[in-house]
Amino acid sequence: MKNVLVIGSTGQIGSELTMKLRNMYDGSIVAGYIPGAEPKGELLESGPAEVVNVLDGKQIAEVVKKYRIDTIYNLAALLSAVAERKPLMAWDIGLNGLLNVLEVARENNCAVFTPSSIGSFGPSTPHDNTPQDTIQRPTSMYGVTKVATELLSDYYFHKFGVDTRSVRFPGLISYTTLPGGGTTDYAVEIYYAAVKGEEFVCPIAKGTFMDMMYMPDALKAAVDIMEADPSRLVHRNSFNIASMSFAPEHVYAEICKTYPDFKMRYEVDPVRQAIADSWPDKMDDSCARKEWGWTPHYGLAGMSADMIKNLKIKLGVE
Ligand code: VAH
Repeated sequence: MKNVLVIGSTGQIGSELTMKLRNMYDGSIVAGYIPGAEPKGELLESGPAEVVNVLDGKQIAEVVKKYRIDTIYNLAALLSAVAERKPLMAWDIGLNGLLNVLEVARENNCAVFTPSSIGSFGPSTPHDNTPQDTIQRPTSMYGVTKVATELLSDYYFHKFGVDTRSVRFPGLISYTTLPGGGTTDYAVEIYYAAVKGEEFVCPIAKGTFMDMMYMPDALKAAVDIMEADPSRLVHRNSFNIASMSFAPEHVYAEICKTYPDFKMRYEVDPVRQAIADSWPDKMDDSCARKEWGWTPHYGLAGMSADMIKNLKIKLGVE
């Protein structure tokens, strides 16, 4: 019986990951949330939900004990652009929160997944085929928290034997829950504009490549790594995973195949552009493929078709 706590269960990843885990496992899959971000609809009705503030270690421990949790997905974080506006809060949630989770995991023998990101790399990292093991000198607070997340999670594995694992997510694209203030959010917002028949104002400059991934592949990675045979893992925190790399003009051109009159113009946001420029263009994910069989399913064309099909339903547009 697998009992899982998802901290941040109503966010872009958590809202879909919680439902996927509930469809996979027959144990308690607990939706952890904070007041003001309550689970709704199927997420609320399909399983247990508890207030879990990552900054309250006692609260995390109470829920872990109540449901005999064996795995914690710690998805609590401020995304990159918001983190630049609130750097101290980003550090607090990202690292003091993580420390609470790791201490509870150490005391209760839980495995822990805390995502890292392409944001953990910086301007001095090789941008093309970014290696699994390479220099990580990020220049954003989000990136600083993600590098520290990787180091602290590895420390708890080597020092205390806590089963910590994670992946470096690309920009994630989905139609279910809007992202919450990231640099890659444009790649979600462009689809909404297209389906609504609106012009899209792109905050990221033409020619800015970033790793991107469709949410179903991201969820598959988050589950597969936690189910992987630990004896095969050379790395733990955190694996490069990649599926596609594109710049705004590429996703625009793909959407235009369905909406030939769709218009886009650029109004570059200097904060997000500076962050995007510091990130890789495309990661090398050979270690994830070798150590736990990572393989993505979606490319740009398949993702675009699925996004448009589902957004038309969600937005009630013919
Ligand atoms: C962000 N979507 O833009 C997140 C993610 C790799 C990007 O970390 O901040």
